Amino acid sequence: KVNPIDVEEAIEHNQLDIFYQPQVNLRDGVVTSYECLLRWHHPELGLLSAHQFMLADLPDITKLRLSLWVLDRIAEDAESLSELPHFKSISINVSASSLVTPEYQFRFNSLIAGKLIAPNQITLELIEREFLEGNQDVLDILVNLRIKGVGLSLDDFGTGYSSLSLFHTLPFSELKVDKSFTKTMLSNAQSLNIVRSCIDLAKRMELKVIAEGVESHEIYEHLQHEWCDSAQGFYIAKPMPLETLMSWNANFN
Ligand code: G
Ligand code: G
Ligand code: MN
Ligand code: NA
Repeated sequence: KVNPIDVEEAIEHNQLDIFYQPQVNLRDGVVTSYECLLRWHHPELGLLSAHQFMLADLPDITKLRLSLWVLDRIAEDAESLSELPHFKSISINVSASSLVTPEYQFRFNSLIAGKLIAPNQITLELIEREFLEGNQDVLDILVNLRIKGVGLSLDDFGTGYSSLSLFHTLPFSELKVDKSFTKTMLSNAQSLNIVRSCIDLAKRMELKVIAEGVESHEIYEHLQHEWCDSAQGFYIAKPMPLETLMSWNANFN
């Protein structure tokens, strides 16, 4: 388990990194978007994924530090990203506890005021279990972001204590089907039914729908067949550093 103090040190010693994972449009096979995923080049443990340290039990203040670091790093990467062929948007994971802070909003507003990246080129990925309280502050902030054109994605859909009433109250623009369903959709009939229902729900609510955890050609094709909008997963590409992404992209698109 990671000590919050170590995370603070990681920031100070420049050990954090962002890996970008492509999201492909299933209609034309073009990669237009990228999810930003936090990584830590740990001096002893090697490369750590976010799930190895971005755990629910990190204190909010530490999560906020990480979230602010991510925004700063995106400001640095924005120019290169926008030069990628067919570039449309990046997706940023953020916890509700960070999003509601004045610091995060200030930094986010500076990012979009900087002109390197437009509000409609950013999607924020939020997870449903953080909205249980039905917090009015969160709602106001999300509505304001949507008005500016920022995309809002409901990440890991189906795994939290999902409540469909979230769609009533919160202005999401995208639904992200959790990888636990996508991965098993061709081996488990229930998973397939869930994936289909998520796609159907998204269409009816006029949301974009993306499936994550696409690990095979068969699943990719099946999602196309089900009219899922986009896909993300190891079959398309693993998360990778910006430099690698630039050359990967030149070959893919
Ligand atoms: O990349 P990995 O599989 O380790 O991601 C694990 C989890 O960590 C995912 O749910 C992802 O949304 C989350 N995560 C990755 N990067 C960030 C980040 O910058 N901020 C937050 N809040 N969560 C992140
Ligand atoms: O919770 P969140 O959706 O943000 O998690 C994203 C994480 O899922 C990424 O960090 C990435 O490492 C992982 N991931 C991405 N594609 C795949 C995949 O095809 N299979 C599996 N098992 N994990 C994936
Ligand atoms: Mn995510
Ligand atoms: Na997810």
